[in-house]
Amino acid sequence: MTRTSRGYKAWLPAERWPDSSRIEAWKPLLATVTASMTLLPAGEGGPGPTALRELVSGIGTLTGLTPSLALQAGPPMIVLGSAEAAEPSPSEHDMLPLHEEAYVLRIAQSRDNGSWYAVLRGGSERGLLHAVFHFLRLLGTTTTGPVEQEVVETPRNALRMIDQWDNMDGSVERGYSGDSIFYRNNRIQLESPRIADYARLLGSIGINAISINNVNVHHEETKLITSALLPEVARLADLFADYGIQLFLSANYAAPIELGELETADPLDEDVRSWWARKAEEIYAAIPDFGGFVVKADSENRPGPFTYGRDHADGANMLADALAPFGGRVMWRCFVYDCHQDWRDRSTDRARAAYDHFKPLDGRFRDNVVLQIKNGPMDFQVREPISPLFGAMPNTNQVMEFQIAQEYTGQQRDVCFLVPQWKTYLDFDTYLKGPGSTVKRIAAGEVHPFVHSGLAAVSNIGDDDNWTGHHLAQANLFGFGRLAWNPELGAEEIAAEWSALTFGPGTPAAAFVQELLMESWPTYESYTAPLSVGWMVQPHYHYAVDVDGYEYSKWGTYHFADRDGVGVDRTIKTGTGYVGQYAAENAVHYGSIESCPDELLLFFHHVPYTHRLKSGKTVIQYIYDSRFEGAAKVEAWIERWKKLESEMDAERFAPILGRLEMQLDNARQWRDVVNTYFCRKSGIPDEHGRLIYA
Ligand code: GCV
Repeated sequence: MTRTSRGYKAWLPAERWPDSSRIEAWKPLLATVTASMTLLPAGEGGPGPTALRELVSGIGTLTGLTPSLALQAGPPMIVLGSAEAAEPSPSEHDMLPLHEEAYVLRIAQSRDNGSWYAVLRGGSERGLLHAVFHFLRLLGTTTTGPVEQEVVETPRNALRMIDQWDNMDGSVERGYSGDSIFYRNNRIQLESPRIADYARLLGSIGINAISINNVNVHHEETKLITSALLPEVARLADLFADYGIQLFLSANYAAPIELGELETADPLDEDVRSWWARKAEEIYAAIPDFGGFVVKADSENRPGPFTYGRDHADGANMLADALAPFGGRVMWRCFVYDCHQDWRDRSTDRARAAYDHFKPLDGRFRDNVVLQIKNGPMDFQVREPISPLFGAMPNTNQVMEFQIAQEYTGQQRDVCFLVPQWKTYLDFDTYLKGPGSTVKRIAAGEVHPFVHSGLAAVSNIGDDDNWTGHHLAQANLFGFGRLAWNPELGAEEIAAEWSALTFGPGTPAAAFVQELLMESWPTYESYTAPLSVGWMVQPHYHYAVDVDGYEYSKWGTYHFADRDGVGVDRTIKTGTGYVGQYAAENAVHYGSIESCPDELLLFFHHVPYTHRLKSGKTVIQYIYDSRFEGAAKVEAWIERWKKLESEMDAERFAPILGRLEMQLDNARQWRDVVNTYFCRKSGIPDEHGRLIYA
């Protein structure tokens, strides 16, 4: 592991600006830093001192300057450049009280003597840390000298959370970038500098919560809440707190049994309730700022309240009551479905499950329970509709869960920039409280009066030198943070920002990477399972193509392809009725073959291969065309990437080329298997006579 490698530094300041004129232009502003005294409590950590340290070291890396430091008393604020120039002309925003995580950033030139200054003011030290990272992003994306500007930023989502799926044996569930940075051989790797470096990466994009172990909590991880391990967990909590990030743990619902202390985990049993109450006391004694628990219960064979004839509200509330005296929260996941389904049974529809289980419980959850709902009703496929549960429980706190790890979207071997996909969900109008009830407004708590809400996502990092296996997969982690802070940011804007920070502003590599990222989700979609039918992957492994891999399995994930057609009828009249879980506007829209958008057609309808899409193509011809186009697109990327060799560092050029070549193999295999499969099923040849192995 080389902490100095380019990939390791990711989007943070990594190298000196190549042009000295840029350094000269910024010098008057960057040479002096005046900070509020409260930022430097002797020997203590926390976001304030971190902000100052990050600023000084970022300036040093980019310009080689060592700013002179001056201290002044006052609220969390940093002034760069001429403090005298900044003082006499405070903007109106400098006076406004700010939300704790908010900040004002103003860069201006003195009217009196032309000297440059910048004022960074936070609603608290956490806000100031966000301001510093904003300023560093600005430096990292500029090719010119300073420009006058003023921004006031308040995070749109209160909770912006990352979930690690790390196990204490060092493995990472659905991890595609090496092993865990947190654990090895059932020990916490406290000595590893990577954990603080990861906190830094997350802090730089505005993440404010992290759960540090897999939602599938096995025996060893169950012990994270015991006196043996809590002191070490507390040290991790401190590392993250320095970057304004609160620590959560995934809890084993059956912990009292697993730890050998009780014979039941019944949420209504008094012994169980007091066991958890004592446990909460113990945890908060060690970690006063502990965030709470993430819980996967009665899901994929994990224990839960069903065992005792109780429901999810009983289970979640019991934990919530234990945490409430300390301000803790329970993130209760809604990924609950029958994973022992009989494929012969066409009446059960896995897509319905979360809504069927949870919707009737609206209003029964405590204020410190937050339902964590996956973005789609199935499982992070390249295309699925929005989960109908999101926003459907007006009296229950909710966060949406995305998956940054590319489990079904190329596993960080294939490029698939997911920000455009997440935006289709965030921008989606649920109509649940009239027009404009978009997912992003629901997540931000602007539609229903949630006490807690926001976005959570499954991390994609591991101990690979560049964190994410594929260098370009870093863009997804960066993008999630940026979007969670402000869901109005455009996907292209985020791609441009990340590419410039990572490959240098104005460079040919940054320009091409931005383009490639923006093409990557549609491309991945075009060579894999068609028209939102999903799955078609090798069971369990979930990367390579296997069209019927899940077709006769217990997992409830079927495409129902026969000789005449393909797709799942989820309509009310003839299908599973799933579409009826949406507000009427969307139920009607998706429920009719005529109005259902092409890209979601096979999720909602079973149609003949000869059905004409809105594009005018038949379904079968669309399948053939898009599979050929997808693989051809990857070939074209490779040719363009090769031309960048002389423009780029070897450290990243060759591995990215290697990944693109792997992606091409994958795309060709998907293309040929899917085309052959459907050609054999349907007996309909390709109109253009291309090579299909029928
Ligand atoms: C953590 C899918 C994944 C599992 C994951 C599960 C979940 O089923 O394949 O690895 O388990 O989702 O989100 O709980």
